[in-house]
Amino acid sequence: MSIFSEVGPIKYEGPESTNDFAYKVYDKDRVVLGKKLSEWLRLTVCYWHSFAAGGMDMFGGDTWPRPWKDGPNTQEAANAKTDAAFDFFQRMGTPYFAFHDVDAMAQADTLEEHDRALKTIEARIAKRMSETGVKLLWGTANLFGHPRFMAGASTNPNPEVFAYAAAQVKMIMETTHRLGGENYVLWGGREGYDTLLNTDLKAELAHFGRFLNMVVEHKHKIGFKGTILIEPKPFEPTKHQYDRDVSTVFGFLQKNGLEKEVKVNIEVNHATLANLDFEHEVATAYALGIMGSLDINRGDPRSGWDTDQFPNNAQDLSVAFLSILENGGLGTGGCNFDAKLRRQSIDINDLYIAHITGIDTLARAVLSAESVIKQKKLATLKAARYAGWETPFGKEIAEGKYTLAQLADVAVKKGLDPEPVSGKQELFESIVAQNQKV
Ligand code: XUL
Ligand code: CO
Repeated sequence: MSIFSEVGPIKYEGPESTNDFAYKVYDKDRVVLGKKLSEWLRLTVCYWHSFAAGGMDMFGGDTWPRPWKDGPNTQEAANAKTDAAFDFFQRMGTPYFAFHDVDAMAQADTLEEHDRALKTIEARIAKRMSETGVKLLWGTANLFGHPRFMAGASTNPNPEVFAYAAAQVKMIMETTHRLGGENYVLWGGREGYDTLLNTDLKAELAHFGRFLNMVVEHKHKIGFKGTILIEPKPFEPTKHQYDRDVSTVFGFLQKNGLEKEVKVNIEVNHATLANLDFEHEVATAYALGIMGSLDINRGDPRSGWDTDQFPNNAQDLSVAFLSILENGGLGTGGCNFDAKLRRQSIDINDLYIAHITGIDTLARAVLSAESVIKQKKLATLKAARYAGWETPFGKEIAEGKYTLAQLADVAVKKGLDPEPVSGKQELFESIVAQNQKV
């Protein structure tokens, strides 16, 4: 028995169901464009918001009932948390989880203790994984919570902090590997600055590059076959994070020769904070060949904070899912609910409702995208818009047949005077709107 045991396994009951504890849209075996919904989404529950956190904010302490947080973070408490988490995963029917080292393990005050406590909880997690069949989407190190990391981890002015971070990453990457994790994530929690005045930006970027090279080298050394992912975010907690968005990360990877080794974990609300659309980040990652995984949540349109709310509006996500379906899916990635309950949501059932609605929202987005693709209208209109590039003249330009001067010559000789054509934005938008699945 755990605090989550009151609710029975969540089942698909269809759109007519009025049961709060049932999926209305997420029918995991439903086949969409040749793949099951469960295979498109690879649903993941995160450890940190749902089990390690307690609802505290800047103005007040924990509010959520999480019995393992009532006292110190002992091994017993860590064990109870693990058991409750796996009970929840199993009842939700979600196939994956994701965690930071410190989310799961008991308190450790030295690196030696850290190693021991991590291995102890790893053994329990491994047992629960084999009992339940729940798999690990990704592991990561928390390199931002402890005061030693207040000026960054790999970008810290002090190389001893860099070394400490290296030790922590080595340990959790090996744990992730032993647990069969499918990815390893690096979110640059404090890899950035609060003021440029005290910051050697050039040196910090070089150290960050060195760190990432070491991570990739170790991945190959231990034979980890998962994908290394960087999670972009523009700011918060620092004023400026070096991994501000997908394009910036790509430039950083290229500079360090790692664009074939590392991909991105795109978070919905991190895109919003960067003043970008989520679908822009997804499309950019596919275009650059670095699409990895997704952290699913939403922000509040007015607060400008990283509110990490559960999603409930499928249309917000359906354009991104159009890209995902057109590109064949997420590979080793998945949809991780990096989302948390509101502080007043203190009923245990609130965690179920939040995830169920989030999952149905993702399923609706996939079904809307499927409907747009099957209708073929959008793809046809888009192809027509670019049809000129399929003509011999278009192909010659794209393939580099002309220099600038030669092309200028051709343009003058042909007396080119191309007619403007409508971009049909409203028509494209109406196709997406009309294909929403309610
Ligand atoms: C913070 C955030 C993290 C990462 C993992 O904004 O998204 O939880 O996903 O470190
Ligand atoms: Co995240």
